[in-house]
Amino acid sequence: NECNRKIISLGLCMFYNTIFDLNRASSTYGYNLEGRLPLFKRGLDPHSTFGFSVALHKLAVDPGNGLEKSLLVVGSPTAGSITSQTNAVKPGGIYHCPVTTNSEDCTRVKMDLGESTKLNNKTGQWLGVSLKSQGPGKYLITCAHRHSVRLYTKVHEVEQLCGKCFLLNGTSDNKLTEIRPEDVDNRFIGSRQPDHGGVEYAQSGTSCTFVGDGEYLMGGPGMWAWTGGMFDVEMADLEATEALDLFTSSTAMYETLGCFKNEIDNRKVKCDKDSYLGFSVASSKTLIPDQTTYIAGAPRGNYTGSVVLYQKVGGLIPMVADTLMGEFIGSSFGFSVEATDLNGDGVDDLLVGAPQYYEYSNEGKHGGAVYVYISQAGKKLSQTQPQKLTGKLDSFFGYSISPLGDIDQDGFGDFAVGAPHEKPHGKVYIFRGSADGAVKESQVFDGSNFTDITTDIKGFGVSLSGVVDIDNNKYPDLLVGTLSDFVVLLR
Ligand SMILES: [Ca+2]
Ligand SMILES: [Ca+2]
Ligand SMILES: [Ca+2]
Repeated sequence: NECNRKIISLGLCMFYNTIFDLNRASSTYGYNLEGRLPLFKRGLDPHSTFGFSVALHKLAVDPGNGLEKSLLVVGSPTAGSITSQTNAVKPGGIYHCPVTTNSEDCTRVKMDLGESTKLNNKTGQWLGVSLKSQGPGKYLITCAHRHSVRLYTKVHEVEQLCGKCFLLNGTSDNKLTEIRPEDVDNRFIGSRQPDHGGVEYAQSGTSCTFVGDGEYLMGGPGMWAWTGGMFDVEMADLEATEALDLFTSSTAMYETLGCFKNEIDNRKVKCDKDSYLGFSVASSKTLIPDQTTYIAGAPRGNYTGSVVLYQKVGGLIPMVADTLMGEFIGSSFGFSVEATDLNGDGVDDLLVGAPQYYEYSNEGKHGGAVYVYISQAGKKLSQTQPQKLTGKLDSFFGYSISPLGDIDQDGFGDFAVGAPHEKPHGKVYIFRGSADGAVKESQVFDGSNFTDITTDIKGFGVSLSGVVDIDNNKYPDLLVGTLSDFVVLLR
């Protein structure tokens, strides 16, 4: 039975007064991100959704002053097939681009090679829908949440939209290499009997993230009839030559249990159907003292949307530690979630996006919100009062969120929020953290500022990646995705 199953289961620049030299690390006096010196990269395959996901990455921890190890990695989930992907129609893929002023020098990553078959259906799989870097000199993960497998029962053929994730080695050399061609993730899921209400439509990899150095998370919002779930995978045997049987192995995959339960205990508490738990995922080593916190957004949970925090207490099974609820029905609270320290106390705080938030008051109409939860000793996040940031009507403010590191170097973490549908082309907002945790808007980057790139900019800010200083000038940078097949590096 289920319980006995291995429970694996950004524009105004305020201060800019130095010449920037791309080929050399240079010291700048730039205070924030400079909107006048962007770098652009185009997708060369039209309508390939180039920029749907983005990640700043470095192939070495300490690349010195050179830029050769810095990569802008870009997901393109409707990209066409590459050589050897026989029978695959628009399987999607990812690109890596050097930090140069040439906008057309991105290269497709050679991965997921081989024929598309019924048992490994790559057509329309959306490889690149999600993308994360583990950090400079480490791994990357990217997923194809619509990857499917056809299995045969005595009666009929069943298509299982399990989803699949791929790990890439981003530690050295001048490229990214696929290190996990075995579909172990799928093997785990496919090893179960076809079960419409189980993992058959898990769509795992709709979201993904790393947990420290040894684990990664895959969100599977389609599990259990779209109740949703999250897979926690240990990376201990990455270099194993044989695919692991994750379903029976002791090092493996753990599956979240339940969601609307505020106390930790051993009971399985199921979420309601159609909660979409795992639509977004995040993790933190500090949010809860001495524990790793596994975080999953459920944008349709409780109708308002919710976010569930899990911990492993005395075992390997993630148990519910806290649950945050959205304010209003249909706000999609939990559509995006990120953990980062905003008040400089060394403890992560939580950012939750609710892009379909709507408020019509005497002060005006607002659309989209981001809730800022500052961690307080001895209190659960659900016991704290979040600060609410709101966007313009129908802007989808909060669709994307990215920590930025400390862009102004005042000691407090900063972050970016995407409002990709703010008229006319989408906007990205930069917020600064502070000692008391109150966050303030400091910059706005408008997609309209980049109309010399293409006249038809849509969805500026649909994806964001920050924290990494990609051009080695000591200030962290921000990569912004669009829905017009190009990305912008703000630095
Ligand atoms: Ca904090
Ligand atoms: Ca700061
Ligand atoms: Ca920089």
